[in-house]
Formats: sequence, structure tokens, C-alpha cells
Amino acid sequence: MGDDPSAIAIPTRSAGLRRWVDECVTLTCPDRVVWCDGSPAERKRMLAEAVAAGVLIPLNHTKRPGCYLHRSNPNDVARTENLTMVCTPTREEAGPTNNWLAPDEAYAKLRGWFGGSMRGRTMYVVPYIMGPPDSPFSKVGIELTDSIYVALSMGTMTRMGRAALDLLGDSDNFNRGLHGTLDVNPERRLICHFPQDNTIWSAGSGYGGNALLSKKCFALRIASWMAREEQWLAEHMMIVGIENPQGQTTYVAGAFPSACGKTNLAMLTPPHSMKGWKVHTIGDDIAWLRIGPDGGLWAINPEAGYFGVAPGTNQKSNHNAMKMLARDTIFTNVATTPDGDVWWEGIDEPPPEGLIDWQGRLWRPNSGEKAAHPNSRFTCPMRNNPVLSPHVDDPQGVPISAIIFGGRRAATVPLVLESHDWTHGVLMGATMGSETTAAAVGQVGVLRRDPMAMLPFCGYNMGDYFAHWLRMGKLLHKPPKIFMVNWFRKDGDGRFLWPGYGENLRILRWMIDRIHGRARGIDTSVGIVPNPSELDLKSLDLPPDRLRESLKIDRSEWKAEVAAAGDFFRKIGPTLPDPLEATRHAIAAKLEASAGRADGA
Ligand code: GTP
Ligand code: SPV
Ligand code: MN
Repeated sequence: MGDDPSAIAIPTRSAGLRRWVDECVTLTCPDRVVWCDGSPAERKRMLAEAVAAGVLIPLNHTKRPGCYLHRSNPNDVARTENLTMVCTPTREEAGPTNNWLAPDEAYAKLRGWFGGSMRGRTMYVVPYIMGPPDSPFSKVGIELTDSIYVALSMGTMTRMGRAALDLLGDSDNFNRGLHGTLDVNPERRLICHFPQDNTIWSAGSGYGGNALLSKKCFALRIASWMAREEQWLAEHMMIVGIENPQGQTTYVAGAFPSACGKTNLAMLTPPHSMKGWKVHTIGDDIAWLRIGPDGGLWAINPEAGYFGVAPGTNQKSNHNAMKMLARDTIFTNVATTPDGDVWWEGIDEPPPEGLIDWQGRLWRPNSGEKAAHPNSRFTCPMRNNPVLSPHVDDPQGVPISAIIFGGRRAATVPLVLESHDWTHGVLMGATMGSETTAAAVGQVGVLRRDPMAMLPFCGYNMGDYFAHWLRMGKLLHKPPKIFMVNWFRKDGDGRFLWPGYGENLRILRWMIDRIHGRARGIDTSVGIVPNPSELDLKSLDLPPDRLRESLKIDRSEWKAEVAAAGDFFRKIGPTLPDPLEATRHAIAAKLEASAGRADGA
């Protein structure tokens, strides 16, 4: 270790933390250890260092003050689900949907990789709080990383620095995250979770969910394990408050798989015709939900920033995002213009001459290649969001009136479908399907079951997770209503039937009407759909046949859907709770019996 003074001043009273940092320093042998304090001066210093090292490229600071570009290794542009391991004591605890490694084996293998891996590098000790600092539900994590990009990103995504050490005090109850970039070699890349030790070891990737350990690793995989033990929920959900013209706000939480619309829904701009309606963002990716003293479900957003998808973001689709990205943002793998601005597919501006692609090469319009990587992202503080909710720091969170499950489905699933009760809603979530996206390495556009949008993020056995959801329903005196939505249904020509984005508020409005008993809907075998007359369609340029098409429930498609859900359940095996299979059977029987009925479903 060098003689940097920051290596000597150890600002924690936690003996457990000091001991653990010592162990990791002994293992990885960094030249320097820097304890991050989260101050603006520190951020300024680290940004300058990152620029000097070529890790960040300053953008045009007149157009975009405080904004930088990061280009990740082209072999490291998305989460790697095949290299993500849940290392529980037994394979059964990880269950059939997770990759599993025995804890001893995983620790041994990674100890080998980590040994001496930070020689010549700096180790940043990044203390952070997940949740508002004065919330009883918040938790402390410490990430040790040799990536200055990761340390800076954690400063945006979490409440990072001294406040976390203050909250920790002399306790040794914190999440231990060790992250090493190594040589960014896919052959030596593993993201291992040890929920029984509240520990994560991540090696060989510097990208997003693989490396920002607060996010998917702690706030979902490890937290979902804690949540089962402590009777709460850690979910891949956005949280949004919707205020009607009378000033009443209804909060909904929504689980959509990666790159399926959470950020956009959480900060949507209401259609012009919906005068007086307002949207207030609580969170865009992760929700921690507890049962409140009133018997209802209350949610906090554990994060403090957004790591959002860039492509498709433009003034029309997401005006609020464009506004918040004007400053203090780190862009990863977007394209850049000759005057130092950013560009991506779907930004709704023509690509300028001399555009530089995400790999730093001159982009040729007819090359057939994307200029920005399809999973290019922005890292932006939530305080930049012009529609951030004033309740985002409320220690108890906000009361949730509805849960939405949504996927990317070209067919079958209607624009909106309400469950008959909690168990049916859990079935909807447990069997939801979605087409894969660029957020994870692998084929894009393949339909897969992604229960509650948690397939890649559930830290334990999926059947036990379903049982936990059912148990939570029993504990809730005022359970939220559960809905399913699909903004992505397509017509015969492959075009989206529904305009999406801000127009989705029209569907949220129907849900709110249902919650308050103002809309009746139409009951079908698979759930309740809106009567088109109950939808606010003012000034919406949508031909009636396209609306009908997007709301349609096709009996034969649904028979296939319910059968596919059964195939998935068989893979879950013995931990699958009986009530889910019983409800699935009941729906299958109703679909059979409804043959010949007018609505066909
Ligand atoms: P993660 O951050 O990966 O968890 O994703 P997310 O669920 O927050 O997805 P996000 O809101 O970033 O949207 C992903 C992509 O879907 C972007 O390209 C959006 O432009 C597009 N998208 C979002 N909402 C809609 C919609 O209502 N309709 C259509 N057609 N596309 C949408
Ligand atoms: C997702 O993939 O769901 C994301 C991005 O939100 S990452 O942080 O990489 O997980
Ligand atoms: Mn996500």
C-alpha cells in the first residue's frame, strides 16, 4: 500500500467493516485505498481523475454541463445472466431458475481470481445507504471496487458516503460487496451472491447490474432473501404517484422486465387532453414494500438515481427524461456528435454528419449497424427529474393501491387485465411472459417466462418466492388490486397497436377508477377488461378497430397461454404452491366452458 493519507484515516467505528476491508486489501493488494465520503469536492476530484485516465470523456459542457461519456469494453455491455450465481448452501434453496454454485467452491474460485488483482490500482471503499437515511427500512452496503466508473456511478445511484458510515455506527450489519474489474475477460467473469453471508463477489465486468452492486445484486437478489425472512417484498418495480385534477394522489407499483417500460411509466407526461392530471415519480427500477400499520402495502425506492435505457428516449416519448439528462449525467455506450453531444436511435433527431458510434468509430449511415448500443444507458441523479415526488424521502414510503405486471407481448395479452383477487393476481405475475431485450446478453425478442419481472433477480427458490407472495396477501388487510398490462401488442404488420408512453396514463386512469369503484369493466375467464366506454380516449387518434384489437381476448390464444404457464410451473417443481396451479386449472376450465360465448372468453 502507498503512503496516501486517505489510506490511513479510516472513518468508521465499525470493527467488522475495518476487519473486512483489511481482509479484502490483503487478498487483492491495491496500491491505494480510498474511503469515499460522498462530498461534492471528492466527486469533482474523481471526475477529473477518470477523465485523465480516459475512463470518462467530457461532453460539451455548454450544452450538457457536468455530463460525461463512458465506453465500456465491447465484450461487457449488458448483464450476464449465465454468469450470475446464487451460492446458497444447497442447490434447492437457489431453485430451478437460478444458476447455483456451492459457496465454498465459489469463494475458492473467486479468491484465486481476486488474489493480487488490484495491484497497481486503487481500491475505492464505497459506503452507501439503500433507502431514505431516516427510514426504518433502509439498509447499509459497502462496495469495494477498483473501478472509478463504478465508484462514481454509485455516487449517483445511491446515498453514498459519510452518511452511510454514520448510519452504520459501530455495527457490523452491512452488505459486503467486493467488485474487481480484473482484465474484463468473459472467461473470468462471475457475479456470485451469498445471501446467507449478506455478501456479493463480482469479478470481470464493469457494467451496470454486474458491477453496481447496490442495484440488482443487493437491492433485489440479497434483499429478496432478507424480505422472505422478514416478511416484506423486494421487487423489480417502478413506483409512481398519479394525481387527479381534484388533487388526490394514487400510488401504483409496476413490475416490467428489463427494458420494458418502468422508467418511462414512472415519469410520463400526461396527454394534453388530460388537463389537471400530474405524475410524481418515486422510483424507476426497484421497490421495497412493507405492510404498514394500516394493513396496506407501503413502498420505498431504495435508490437515489436512474440507470436508464437511452434508445427510444426523446422529447415526445419522455420529455421529462430529456430534461433531466441535460446535466450531471454519465452516458454509457451512446453515440456522440462532432460538437460533443449525445445521440442514439430513437432520439428523434437525424444523425449528424461525423457521428461517432458507441465504440468510438466513425458511424456510416448505411452500415446497418446501430450507432448507440441498444443497451446504452444514462446514469442520472433522481433530483434532476422534474416530476420527482416530494414524498421520495418519506421514511414510511407511500401507500400502494395497485400492482401492475407488464411484459413485452406481440400477441395474446390485452392492453389491461385486472385480476379477480390476490391469488389470481399472483398467478398473473408468476406466469407473465415477455420478449427478451438487450438489457441482458443473449438473443433479443425471444418469449420467455419472467415471473414478476424477477427471473434474473430472485435470490432464492422461485416456488418459495411465489409462496411468499401468497403469504403476503394473507397478511395484508388492504391488499392492492393487481393488474396486467401490455403496451407492446402488435398488428399484422408488426406495428404497435397502442401509442404507449404518455398515453398509458389513460389506462392507469381506468385502474384508478376501478380502485375507487367508478368503472365496472367486463368480466372474462382470464380477468376483467375495460368496457371501451370507460376509457378516457379524448383527443386520442386511435381507430376503434385498433383499440378493439389491443383489448381483445382470444380464447384459443389464451388456452395456449394457460398451457404454456403450466409447462413453466412443471419446471418450478415441488415448491410450486398448490393454489397457483389450482387457479390456473380453474381458468383453463372456464376457457373450455366459454366456447361459443359472444365475447369468446
Ligand atoms: P430497465 O432499466 O432495464 O429495468 O428497463 P425499464 O423497464 O425501466 O425500461 P424503459 O422505461 O427504460 O424502456 C425501455 C425501452 O422501451 C425504451 O426503448 C423505451 O423507449 C421503450 N418503451 C417504454 N415505454 C414504452 C411504451 O409505452 N410503448 C413502447 N412502444 N415502447 C416503450
Ligand atoms: C435491468 O437490466 O433491469 C436494468 C439495468 O435495470 S442493470 O442495472 O444492468 O440491471
Ligand atoms: Mn431493471
